Amino acid sequence: MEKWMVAARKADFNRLAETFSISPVLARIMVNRGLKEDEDFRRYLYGDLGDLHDGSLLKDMNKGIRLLRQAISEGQLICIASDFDVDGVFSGYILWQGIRMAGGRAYVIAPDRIHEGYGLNERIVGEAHSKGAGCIITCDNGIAAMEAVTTAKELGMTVIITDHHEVIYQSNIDENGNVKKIYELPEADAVIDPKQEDCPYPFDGLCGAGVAFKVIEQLYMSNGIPKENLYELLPFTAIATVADVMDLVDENRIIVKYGLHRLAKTPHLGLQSLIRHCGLNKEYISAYNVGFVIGPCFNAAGRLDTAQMAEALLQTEDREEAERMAADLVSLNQSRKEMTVLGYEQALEKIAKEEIYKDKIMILCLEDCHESLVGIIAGRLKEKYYRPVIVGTEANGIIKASGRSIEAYNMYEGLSECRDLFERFGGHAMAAGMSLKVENLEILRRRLNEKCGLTEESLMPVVHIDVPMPLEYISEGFVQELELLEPFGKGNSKPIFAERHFNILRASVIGKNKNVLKMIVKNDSGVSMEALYFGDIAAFDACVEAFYGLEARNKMYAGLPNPVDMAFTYYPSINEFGGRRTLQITVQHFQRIQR
Ligand SMILES: [Mn+2]
Repeated sequence: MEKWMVAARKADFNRLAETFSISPVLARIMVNRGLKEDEDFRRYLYGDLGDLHDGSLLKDMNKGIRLLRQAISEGQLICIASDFDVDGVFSGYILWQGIRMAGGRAYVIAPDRIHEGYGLNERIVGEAHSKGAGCIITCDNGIAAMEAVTTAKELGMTVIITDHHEVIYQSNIDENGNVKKIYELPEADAVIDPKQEDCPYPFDGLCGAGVAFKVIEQLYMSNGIPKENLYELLPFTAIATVADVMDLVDENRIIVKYGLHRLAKTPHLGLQSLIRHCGLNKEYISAYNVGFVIGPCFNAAGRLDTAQMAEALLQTEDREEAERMAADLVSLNQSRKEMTVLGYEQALEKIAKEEIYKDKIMILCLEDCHESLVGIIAGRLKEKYYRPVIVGTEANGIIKASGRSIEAYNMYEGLSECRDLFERFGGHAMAAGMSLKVENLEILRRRLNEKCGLTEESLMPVVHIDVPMPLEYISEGFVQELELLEPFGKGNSKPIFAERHFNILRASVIGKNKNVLKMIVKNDSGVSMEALYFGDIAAFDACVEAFYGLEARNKMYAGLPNPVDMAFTYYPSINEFGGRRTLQITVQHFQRIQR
């Protein structure tokens, strides 16, 4: 069961409504998102590219640009060391395109996911050196590549790190028991990463491509390249920001908003072909489309083949080649989907058989699962069980695992306390990757669960309701006004409205796969509206039956007068059908609230 909570932040909604010509309800939703100053409201509603932060504030930016320009003007070959996921592939492309535009020579290289794992390594450095590259610039990685950077420096190369991951630290405990973090940086010539404590940049939520975009912005500015050339890189930055699951707040919202608007009509061959092969030919491509269709296709390459394949699609200037590569990526993603379903089913069985669901942090190891899929499977299990999950797969006595967490648990810090058990590990509060010896898995399971501090209460999913709102407040104008809040995604979710009492006048199950519940609902003031529910219909039926009996349920489906009275959270929209526009709501959660 989930807990419903109504956001209760106070502010003068009427004054805000008047100042920004919006409805008080919209003002209230924005206050719930933590906005305080009038300037914050203005930027949220009407922020444009002029509101992006000044990239020169990033620590080491000026030094990095000076070194990069020097490498370009000396005609040096530049090695762009990226990563195999979407953020890596796109940040690699942004640097490649930017450096070429500034007259430089560069190539992009990513590590092999299976054989090498994440991050700049000695092989990449060695190859760069033998190719004659004088400069290595990383993106979406590098902050933890101590050894590889040292090697590159010993070989006499210039090394510029651009990254957005956490800086590695050791915890030292002094005699008073205070924990002090001692940070460790690679010995690069410049380290550009907003996560550094002493970086004065005002926002640390950029993805790797966001940081790369800032680097190219500065490079273009110092080379006198027009802003429009920079803005051509926005769709790439936007895709990476969404696919890397960054919070869509602050300038990330602006990047994604403007990037998506350009994406649908991009002249870029690779993106055009992929969009067409995904069946997304339309006016506007949403953050949802990016997160669930475009992103996974680019990710599939690094998972099942090599990231070079995805990078090649971005770099090609040949239409036929782009078409062929886009088709390959889409079919690779199709096999990825099928393999994920198999792994997920195996996980469910294991969790039931070994009673893993009893643990607050669930840890399991799958047989014959492609190691690049364990993170996706962990994410699905986390959604289902609403608790932190770590899924691994074994090869030659070593388990490679990936974890996904919930808000209440900082997985990176939890794992940091067990670092003695790992061969390698890294990540964020909400997601982490690790490798460990088979015999350490059980120790990890016990230690993490003992130390996690999670209570039953903290494992209950919470639904944050923005505004309890009766149906009569919904109008076409209001639905359109809600578009001002887009793009929706992580950190800026669709607002949630709710009403406590709906009589269900009629219900029917529709859709090709019988997976949509269509209802006509009526509230206490007698206003009725069409309502759609795309969730678990069996669970909904069971709930109705438990409270009102089978007869009431049958009457509801027959459209006969019935006592069914349910509370819904919902989001309003406009339904266009046969040239007629009607208001409707999409139900997200249900429960019964006693009168
Ligand atoms: Mn990233």
